[in-house]
Formats: sequence, C-alpha cells, structure tokens
Amino acid sequence: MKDKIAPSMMCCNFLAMGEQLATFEKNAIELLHIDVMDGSFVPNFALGTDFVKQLKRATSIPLDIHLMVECPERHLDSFIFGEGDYVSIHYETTKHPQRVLSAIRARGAKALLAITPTTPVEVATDLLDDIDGLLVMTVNPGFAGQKMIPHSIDKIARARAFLDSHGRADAEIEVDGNVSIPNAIRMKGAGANIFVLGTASLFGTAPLEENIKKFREEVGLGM
Ligand code: S6P
Ligand code: MG
Repeated sequence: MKDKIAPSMMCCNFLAMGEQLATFEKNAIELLHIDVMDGSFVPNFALGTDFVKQLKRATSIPLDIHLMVECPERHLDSFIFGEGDYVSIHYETTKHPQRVLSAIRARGAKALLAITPTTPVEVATDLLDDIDGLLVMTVNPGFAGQKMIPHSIDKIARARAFLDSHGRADAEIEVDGNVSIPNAIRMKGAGANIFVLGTASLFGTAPLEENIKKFREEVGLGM
C-alpha cells in the first residue's frame, strides 16, 4: 500500500496559500487534508464548502475531506469531491453510517470511517464492506497542536490487525494528530500509511519543502 502525506490545510498560512500549494505540487504531495468542523461535534469551527471549491479549482492534488460535523448526510452535496478524493466521517456523527459511507463511494471517492481516541476499532465490524480504510485520530478531534494520546500506537496496531484478520489487508489506515517524525516512525511501524502533517512536522519554522523531504526520509516513506 502506498504511503501518503496529507498536509493539514487548517495549519497553512492562509495569506500564502498559492505559494504553499505550488510547493505541495512540486513535492508530489499525495493528498490535501481538509478539516471541516461544525462547532458541535467538535468545539471549534474550521474549513468549509467554499474553501473546498476554491482548492478544487486551484490544484489537481486529490482532497482528503475530514468531516467533523453532525449529520454529515445533510452536507455531502455541499462539498465538491469525486474520483480520487478521500472523505471521512466519524462513527458517532450519524445514525446510519453505512448509508453515508456508500453515498461517498457512489460519487467515486474513497470512504474512510474516522474513529476518535475512545471509539473502539470494532465499530467498523459491520461496515467493512463499505469502507476503504480507517482514519485513526491520535488526538481528540477539534484542534491542531495537541499531544498524541499515548495509547494511539497500540490502537493503530489493533486497527491494522482487525482489518487484516477480517480480509481487509487492502484497507488504508490514516493517522491524524501530532504526527511528528518520531511519532510517525512508530505509527508506520504499527501499520499506518496515510500521515496528516500539521504543526508537529510540517508547518514550523523551516521551509515546507525541507520539512517534507526530511519527513519522507526519516520516516522511510517511499516516493
Ligand atoms: C484535529 C484535526 C487535525 C489537525 C492536525 C494538525 O481535529 O482533525 O487534522 O489539523 O492534527 O496537526 P498537528 O501536528 O498540529 O497535530
Ligand atoms: Mg483532521
């Protein structure tokens, strides 16, 4: 399974977005992670429909839309996504996760089930035919710049074992939250292959390009 890097766009410098996108394109970034927050499922607001529209127009890098919103089924049609994009919903946000996941897939996108640090991986048991992977939150959703919840590495390993033992060795595992280089080395060892990069490894003091190269090299990601 291909390793992928997904910069967390809420951590971007919004005043230099064009330049940053150009750097992502030049460095073959695989996905752009877009945190959508509704101030209800999570105690914060973040990126929305017009931002996604603009990004879609501005770049051909596929989007990775992380919906942290109640009743995502009511909002899918407001977002532009399709073939090649990823969309994740949280298990707790809808009464009928199967319906929402299949609606995402019906549009040609990959559907991921997102699980918070206290949601057991087994909630995916009856959704295994409807997902392309799991998004394992390694912090509580809502904010950038948090510390990884310590049980996360074990949780990723359990998620990998769960998927493999249920005939879904092909399903991807995305990790989101405090993906620093040392944490990512352990996350990759536990079975993750999509890495959301925010303040812990990408948007710091060094230039983006330098940070991307360093991350790929030190974590041992294939290009
Ligand atoms: C958190 C959100 C994440 C953050 C990311 C930031 O609710 O889903 O995608 O943007 O975790 O990365 P970092 O390195 O600041 O934790
Ligand atoms: Mg996220």
